[in-house]
Amino acid sequence: MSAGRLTLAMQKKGRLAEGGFDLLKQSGVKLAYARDELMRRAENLPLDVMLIRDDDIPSFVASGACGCGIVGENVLAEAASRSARVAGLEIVQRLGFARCTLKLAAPVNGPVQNVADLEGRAIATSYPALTAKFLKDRGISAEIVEMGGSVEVAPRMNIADAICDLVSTGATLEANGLAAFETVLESEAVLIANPAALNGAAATLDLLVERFRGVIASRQTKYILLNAPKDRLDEIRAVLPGADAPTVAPVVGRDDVVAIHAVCTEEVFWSTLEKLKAAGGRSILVLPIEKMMA
Ligand code: PRT
Ligand code: ZN
Repeated sequence: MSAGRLTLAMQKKGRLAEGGFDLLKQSGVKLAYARDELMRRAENLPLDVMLIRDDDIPSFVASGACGCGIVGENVLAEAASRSARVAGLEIVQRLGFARCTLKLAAPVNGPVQNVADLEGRAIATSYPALTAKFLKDRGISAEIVEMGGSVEVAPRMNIADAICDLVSTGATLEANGLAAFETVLESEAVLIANPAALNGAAATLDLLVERFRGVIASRQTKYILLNAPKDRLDEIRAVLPGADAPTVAPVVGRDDVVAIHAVCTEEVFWSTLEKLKAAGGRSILVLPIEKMMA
C-alpha cells in the first residue's frame, strides 16, 4: 500500500459488498471505474478499496496489507479464534447491515431438540472454531463436520444430526425441515482496523469513520411534521420516538392547533403514525434526513 493512502479491504461480491458500496457512496466516496479490478481508487479521498473474498479480509488487515476492512462479525470471530493477530484487531465501528445470527438447528421433531441433546452427535458447520468453543463452554462433547457451504442439507444426507449456520429470515431452515434451538453469535458488518498498518493514513480513517457514523445515524433518523391539538401535546410527545426537543409552532388562524416538527432518532413505524393519529395528530409527514453531523 502506498504511503499516506488508506487501503480498505472489502468483499468483492455478495451481501457485504452490496452494503459496503452503498455505505461508501452515501459517505461521499467516489470510486474510479475499474472493471474486475482487485483495487479501486477513490477519486476524492486518499483511499483505495481492495476487493477480495470476505473470508480473507481479517488476515489481510491483520497482516497489514490493508489498514482497515469491512467484514461480518461471524467471519471475524471465526478467524480470531484461530489467529492471535486477528484477535488483536480492533472493531472501530459497527455498521448495522448484513445482520444475521449463527444458530444451532436440527430436524423438526428429530432427536435433537436442545443443546444437551447434542452430546455424542455430529454437527455440520462452516464455523468450526465458533461451534467448538460454544460446545466447550457448555461442556458438550460432539463431532464437528466442517463444510464449505450448503450446510442445511447435511442432516437430510445423514452427514450430521444438527447444523450450526447463519440465519437471517429463517426461510432456508424452514425449507429444509430444520428448527433453530440456540443462538451462538449475533452478527452484523463491522469496520475493523490495524492501527500499526495505517502508514500515515490515520486521518483518512478518522474521516471515514466520522462519515460512516453520520450515514448510520441519518439512516435511522427521520424528520416528522404534523399538526396536533394544543391540549394533547404531552400525549403526542410521548409517542414521538427519540425526539428530545420538538419544535412547536403556531398554525395561522387556528388557536387550538399547533404544528410540531421533530427529529426522531429511533425508527418510525406505521404503528407510530397510527398512535399519533389516535392522539389527534393530522397531516403527518415523515421525511428522510440525507446528512447529519453532531
Ligand atoms: O465469495 P465470498 O466468500 O466473499 O462470499 P460468501 O458466499 O462467503 O458470502 P455472502 O455474501 O453469502 O455472505 C457474506 C456475509 O454476509 C456473511 O459472512 C454474513 O456476515 C452476512 N450474512 C447476512 C449472511 C446472511 N445474512 C445469510 N443469510 N451470510 C449468509 N447467509 C446465508 C446462510 O449461510 C444460509 O445459507 O443465507 C442462508 C440463510 O438465509 P435465510 O434468509 O434463509 O435465513
Ligand atoms: Zn465467504
